[in-house]
Amino acid sequence: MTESTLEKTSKCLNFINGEWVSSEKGGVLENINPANGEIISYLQNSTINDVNHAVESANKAKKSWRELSGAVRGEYLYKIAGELEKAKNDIATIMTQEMGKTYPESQGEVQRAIDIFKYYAGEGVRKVGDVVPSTAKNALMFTTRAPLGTVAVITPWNFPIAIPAWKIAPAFIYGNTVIFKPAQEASFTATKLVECMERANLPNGVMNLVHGSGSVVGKEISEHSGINGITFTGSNAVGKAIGKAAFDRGTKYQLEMGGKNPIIVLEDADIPRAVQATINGGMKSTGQKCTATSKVFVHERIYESFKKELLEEVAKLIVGNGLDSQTWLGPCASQKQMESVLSYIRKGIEEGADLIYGGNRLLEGDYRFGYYVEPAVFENVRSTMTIAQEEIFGPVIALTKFSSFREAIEQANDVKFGLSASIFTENIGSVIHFIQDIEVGLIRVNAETAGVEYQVPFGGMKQSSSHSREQGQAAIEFFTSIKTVYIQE
Ligand code: TAP
Repeated sequence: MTESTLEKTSKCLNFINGEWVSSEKGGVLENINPANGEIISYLQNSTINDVNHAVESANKAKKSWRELSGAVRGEYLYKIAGELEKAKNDIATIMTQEMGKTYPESQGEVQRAIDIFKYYAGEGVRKVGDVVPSTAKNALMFTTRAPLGTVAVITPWNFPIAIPAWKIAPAFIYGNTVIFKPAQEASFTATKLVECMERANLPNGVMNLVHGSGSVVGKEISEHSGINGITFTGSNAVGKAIGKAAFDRGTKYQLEMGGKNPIIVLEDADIPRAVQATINGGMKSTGQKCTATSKVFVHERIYESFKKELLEEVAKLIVGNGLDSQTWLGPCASQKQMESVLSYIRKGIEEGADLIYGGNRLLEGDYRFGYYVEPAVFENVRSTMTIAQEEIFGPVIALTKFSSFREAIEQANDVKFGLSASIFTENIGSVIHFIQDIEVGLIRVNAETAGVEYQVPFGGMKQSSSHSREQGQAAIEFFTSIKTVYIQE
């Protein structure tokens, strides 16, 4: 590729020790717009040496960053939020172009990142420990907290700015420096986020961005002895490998992985509301959310009415380029993701589920160069089927009829994941049973499965998450270590 080709699109450089730099070997990877198949940017194809430079830079900066007061670190976070505010519409446009979600969704996500930086800015002056009475005379016992040091942040493409923000903001405020490895499909948005940090005059070495492939950069980061903590969001397979490598080295790690999220609709539910929640939960962001609604259990007495209304509403959804104001549902984020979604749909049919709506690749007219899939609805889905067990990460909903609430909860729990679940009912007793018996970390009542606001803990049970929760004040548990202090007079 020639330099003039490179100039037509953006180069996503690495950011190490306060400077924008090319990878040592100068190689780049292409980032494709999933709406039309065109190259939107090039990212550095970084090497192990690039990772080493970033780790050196983060380790050099960690003492002076740690020694600043939380209030001063908070000022930097407020400045980053201010820079994001100024760049909000540009970043939203880039995000839609690079991974396909609609422009309003992208704008909402940038706003979320702004809110997260502001929220954690305030955490710099909040309580970090407890005083505990000693049994000894004239002794004082208390806990305080220390930063981990250099933290690696490895993120997926589906929330290109919100997920990095909810990891990086708490990492910074609690006194850690960061090595950031974004997903390739989210590299342009990540570059823009780091540009905002540069404009906020963050001290050199506090943020280090290394682009490249997961199999080289991500793997090296997860095995690097100079890194003191790893926070990861992504697939189960990669999360397990990172967790194993970190465990073997005694490095603290945090894994947020997939979901297979159910909605249970009881016979007294408000049907239009439950239908809308099913569509929002299952189809927004083209279903590419770890909290996406995937399995919908509907009571047999309302099943036919629910299904009829759902199909009418799904038929109204407009699939298209996320920058078009008419579009409700963008393309899949990449060709690979589209092929994976289509193969799950084929598998559902092969294993005997009934595809009652959509499920085809769209190839006519403006769709022909993009990675568009029609929203799909299955019924007669049994718990043993692949589409009932695995995360599809696409606009696919599986309907199941039930007669017993207890059995619906058992089926909803019969998966390896446990991230988010919802119930639709007006019956408080049923709500209480649901809260007690459903095996997930995020419970929603009369609302679609989803993440929650940034000021409360986020995470799941079983293979969805490990060890700790993200967001809110729960983040302090991962990003710091407790020190217990005993002082004898
Ligand atoms: P992954 O393939 O797991 O990629 C996530 C990140 O890990 C990317 O930056 C990737 O780099 C990197 N990576 C790949 N191989 C690696 C390795 N061997 N060592 C270290 N890092 C490596 O997931 P994805 O396809 O980007 O994202 C979709 C998945 O994320 C879904 O399964 C979804 O459930 C999950 N997700 C979970 C949540 C929560 S909160 N539970 C939220 C969003 C998404 P490359 O880009 O170079 O591959």
